[in-house]
Amino acid sequence: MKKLWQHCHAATMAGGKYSVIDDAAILTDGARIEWIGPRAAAPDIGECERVELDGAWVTPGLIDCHTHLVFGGDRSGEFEERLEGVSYAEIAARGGGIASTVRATREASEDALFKAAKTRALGLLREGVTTLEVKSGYGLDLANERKMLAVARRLGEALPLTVRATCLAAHALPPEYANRADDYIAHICDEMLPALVEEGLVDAVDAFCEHIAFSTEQVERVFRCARDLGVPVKVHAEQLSSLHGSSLAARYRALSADHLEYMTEDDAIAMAQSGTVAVLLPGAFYMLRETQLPPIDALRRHRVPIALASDLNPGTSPALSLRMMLNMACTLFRLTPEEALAGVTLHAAKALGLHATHGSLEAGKTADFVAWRIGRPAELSYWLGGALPNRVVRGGAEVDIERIAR
Ligand code: DI6
Ligand code: FE
Repeated sequence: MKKLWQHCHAATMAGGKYSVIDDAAILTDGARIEWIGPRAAAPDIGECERVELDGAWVTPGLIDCHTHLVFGGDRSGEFEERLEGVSYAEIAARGGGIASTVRATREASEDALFKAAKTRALGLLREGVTTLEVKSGYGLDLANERKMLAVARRLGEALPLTVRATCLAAHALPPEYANRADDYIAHICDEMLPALVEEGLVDAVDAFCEHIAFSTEQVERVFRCARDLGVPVKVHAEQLSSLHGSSLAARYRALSADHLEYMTEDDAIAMAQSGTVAVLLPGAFYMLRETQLPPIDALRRHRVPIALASDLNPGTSPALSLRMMLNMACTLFRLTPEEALAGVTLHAAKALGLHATHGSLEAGKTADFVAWRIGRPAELSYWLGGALPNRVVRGGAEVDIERIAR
């Protein structure tokens, strides 16, 4: 069924950059964009449904390319303690931090995890997110990582969202493997990844490369295993210190390296050469009151694509809004609103390996877009939180969020 969406302006991101069409029209055929351009040049298609967008600004559907939104419990108690001066390291040392979320996630049933995750995903959908990445990494054993990834798959089936599932078994050391990190890495490579990939639960493999998590040697073992299994990799790197996990990831042609506050110019050069996307996570930067800024100018200079994501997780980024991250990336990292918007559309799609089909409004791509009742695209980065009125279109069909939420 063809539809002509008209009387709108479009920030298309076509041709790999921020670009705009005033008084645009979009012709969709089923779930695909057949044509987009100035309304005056619209092809003659005779009878078809016409949808009035009343002067709205249309952007590609937003893409949150880094979340940990499946988890049990919350850590608001630790948040209060940290405000009173207890450090993240002290909390971790007495079994809090990631370990406490691992306990709560292992205890939770798949249905309970699904219900809580669905609420978070609906919040993102409501503000224009149509594609979402979900990481495991709070199960840390085969059964519980499988449970988390199965929830990610269910979210994609139950909601009008494209969901990519990333296995982050190498997130932290589970208590059963205390002081035996190499053994845990061997378990991930010999048992967990082969089984989970075989079951079709894994679109990408991620690892946390950091002195409080896994070394570059350990992360490289995971990457080699992923490569042998034919699955692309991503990395959490240079968040707290500089181990050059991002350069390592580039050697494995990683889809993305994420966080990156402590990355060097050489890391940026390596990422540029391999086409690895830099995913910046302003929510975690803000919550940890980090002062080391990611090297935005080096990333720009070497033309590393910059994506933004929520990092939605119960510890370092309880960020329920991707649009809030646009504002934070501008205020904290000095991105322009145009760069910020490209960061949650075009470059976020590339960070998920979906750039052939998602992330821009172009003929042949999936008809995922948002019609915003705003005067200028920069408003998406300008308003600090709140709900901006919008209409969400996913696969050529308008999403009735209130009906889905019931
Ligand atoms: N970096 C982060 O910011 C989160 N994971 C990671 O590798 C933190 C996850 C948590 O504290 O629960
Ligand atoms: Fe993360």
